[in-house]
Amino acid sequence: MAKYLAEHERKMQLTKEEFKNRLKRKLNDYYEEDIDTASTSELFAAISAIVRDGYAPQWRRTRIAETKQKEKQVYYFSIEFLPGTLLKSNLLNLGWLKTVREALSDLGLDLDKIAEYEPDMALGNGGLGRLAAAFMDSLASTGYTGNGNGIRYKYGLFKQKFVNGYQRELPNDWLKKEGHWEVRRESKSVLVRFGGKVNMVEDNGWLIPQYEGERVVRAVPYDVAVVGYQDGLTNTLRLWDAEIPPEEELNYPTISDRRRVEDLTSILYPDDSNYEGRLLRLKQEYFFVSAGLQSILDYYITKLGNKNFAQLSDYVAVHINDTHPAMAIAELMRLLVDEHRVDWDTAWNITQKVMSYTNHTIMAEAMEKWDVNMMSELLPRIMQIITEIDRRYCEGLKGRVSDAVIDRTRIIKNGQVQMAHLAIIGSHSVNGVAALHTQLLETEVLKDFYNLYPERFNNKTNGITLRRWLQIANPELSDLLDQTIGKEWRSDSNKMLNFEKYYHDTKVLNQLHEIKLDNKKKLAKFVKEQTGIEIDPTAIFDVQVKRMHAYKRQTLKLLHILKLYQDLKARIDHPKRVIIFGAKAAPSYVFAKQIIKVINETANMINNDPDIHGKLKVVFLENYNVSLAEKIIPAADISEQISTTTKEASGTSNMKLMANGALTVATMDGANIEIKDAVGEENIFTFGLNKDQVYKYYAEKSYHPRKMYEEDPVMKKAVDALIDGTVPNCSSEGQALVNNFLSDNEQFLVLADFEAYLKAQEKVEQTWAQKRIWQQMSLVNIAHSERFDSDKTIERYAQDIWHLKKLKIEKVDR
Ligand code: HBZ
Repeated sequence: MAKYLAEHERKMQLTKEEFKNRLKRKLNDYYEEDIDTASTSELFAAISAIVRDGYAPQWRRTRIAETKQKEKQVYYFSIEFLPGTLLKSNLLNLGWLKTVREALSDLGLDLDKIAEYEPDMALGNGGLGRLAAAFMDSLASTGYTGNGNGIRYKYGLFKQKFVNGYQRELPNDWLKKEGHWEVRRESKSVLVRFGGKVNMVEDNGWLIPQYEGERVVRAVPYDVAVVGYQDGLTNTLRLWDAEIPPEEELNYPTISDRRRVEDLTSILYPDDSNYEGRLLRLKQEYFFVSAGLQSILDYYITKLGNKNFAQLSDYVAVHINDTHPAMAIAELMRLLVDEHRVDWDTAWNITQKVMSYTNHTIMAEAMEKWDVNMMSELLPRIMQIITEIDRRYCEGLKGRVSDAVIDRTRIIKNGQVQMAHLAIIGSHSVNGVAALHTQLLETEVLKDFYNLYPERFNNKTNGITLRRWLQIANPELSDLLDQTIGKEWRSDSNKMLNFEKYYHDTKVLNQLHEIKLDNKKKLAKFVKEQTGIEIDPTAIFDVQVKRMHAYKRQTLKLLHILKLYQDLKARIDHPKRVIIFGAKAAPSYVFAKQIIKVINETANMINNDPDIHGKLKVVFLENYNVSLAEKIIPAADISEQISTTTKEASGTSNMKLMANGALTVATMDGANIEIKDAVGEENIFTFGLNKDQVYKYYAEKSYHPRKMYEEDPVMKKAVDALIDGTVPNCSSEGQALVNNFLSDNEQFLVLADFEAYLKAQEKVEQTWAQKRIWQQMSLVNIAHSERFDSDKTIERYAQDIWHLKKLKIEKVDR
């Protein structure tokens, strides 16, 4: 292996001269342009073509090695993948980033500017989709063959604009500029059926379904290469598009018939507040699940030459990322029983061994449930199979556990299909995404299941790709790590712990300060260009970036902002601070949109108030996405992780921000607890209710926020600012927020944590005044972010859940 790697490395050496030659050739061949006349888009196209040529041989070699070595492969089924842009990460993983950057610079060109041309591949909403993308990168980078399976949405997550402070959603037509990284693989198309009627007929003693009046859609895969980090391995992210099968053209006579097929893969998470939206979502889920499983079985039969399905789990692991792909359980049963005539019990045994499931939330409203009627109409055979799974589940438990337990855990209840129950019952592994989250699944939310199947439950704390968040987003900090601890950390994150040895090194601490300042200057320039707002790079950059949601409590940050503002107006001094938000609200989530409006109006008021002499600024950047995160995160001093304890399953922006040296203000929620364990309590600002206090409020119904508000004049003043005319132009939204804060039913306990949060922020201010201590804390955070390297997370999935072995890649000829 070592010999191979050395050889491979030699071959992969791309010199600057060689790159310049290739660039010239590509520009000439594609556009008949020279380097100095080519446009940015032409340069981007030419460079991405060079990159594709670079990974093509290793992509092929990986496929050959897979079929030859027949190592078990994982298929990560996810309705979201959020890779962001791929040019720089592909360059980095090929080992070409530095060379290409320098070669372009020789030519008077800036790689960063050219890379900006690439639209984000935003096929996800937030943490869940980003995690799926990180796992793809890590699987390839740790030497496993892992495949993504998802949907090629024509429109990615909407583009967010603010109009008069309100969120407006615009279509995100990311494919307009053609998919630079995808390959259409028409020969791998499969057919997916919807609707119609099923009649079970006997055939040689076997009951098989006969379909009548169903709609047939063709699923066409678009494969995206996932290049491993300098290890010669390239995996595949397979995204499915829906088309009308050529042989079915006559069954789609009208424009609206045709449009319905296009719509299937048109939009990510269509608004699910109405029946039509939900129906479309259900269609999407079945579409990519069925297509993915069919292609896996095709591969098993044709490429691996195996027809013995009893061995399927020796070769295939299917991972269900949240409940959206949970129908994979019923669909695999259908394929095995109906199409391949495996008996039910054997098929069930195979299915359970193949499937594993990750839960990403404890919030009941986010757990998917589908109407039995809707499912019967759209997927009649799948509904029959789920009914049979449910029947056998109940029968199998009868007499062994109480009827109440059976009733609580069964799949079909009150006319609804509980997708999480299906996922748990049909899998051999169920994991949460941080230690506390898994504990809450076991002891609260999925307690009955934990009692039934304790061996299935396990924790896999999330991780992030340090490659993207350090090497790509923060090259200066990466260089400092190289200069101090050597370059090995780039492939072995454990080495980052050595950075702690520089805790007392004044020079390194100063360098850390300079790097942060530099990143803050760059962000300040960007903010000025985007919003016109001037921010001072020497101020505290206080960052909260994540989806807009009541439980994440951007509202608590808002109350803190109002308190700071009121202090400054009253001549009570505070260190200079810039609060930076990035957040999209789901289009149908009214309260989240009200928060956006109120924050924008608050920002406007504060930023334009001469009384406070620019000591406080509030910047809400539009359209938070992976690319914007790469700009904001390296510039952050403070990371706001202030969800109500028990509600944030893990969080991952907390990890990215710590890796970039931001200090965390945190409730003891999700992975914040593990961050505290890693850095020590003296290197994080923790505050707020603990899990038992939160549950006590719920159990005793003892939360009475109005009393808190009446008794705490500071709180009252901050809250009142939303309705007494202080914050202008948002009286109805401000009132909605206040009504929410003061309600006994306010489940996120914003006011209960207000005072503790202010105290934590006071500590932040005191620490900020002690520059050396701040830098030392920052250094410790950077060093310990190695714990959240997604390569490590993926190793744990590979070993404990999927049972994978690493692939041996043979020499790459180029
Ligand atoms: O998954 C997030 C969790 O909130 C976060 O704590 C965790 O770190 C992350 C990765 O495990 N969950 C999501 O991002 N969830 C969704 O975006 C979602 C979207 C539509 C749904 C359900 C969940 O129907």
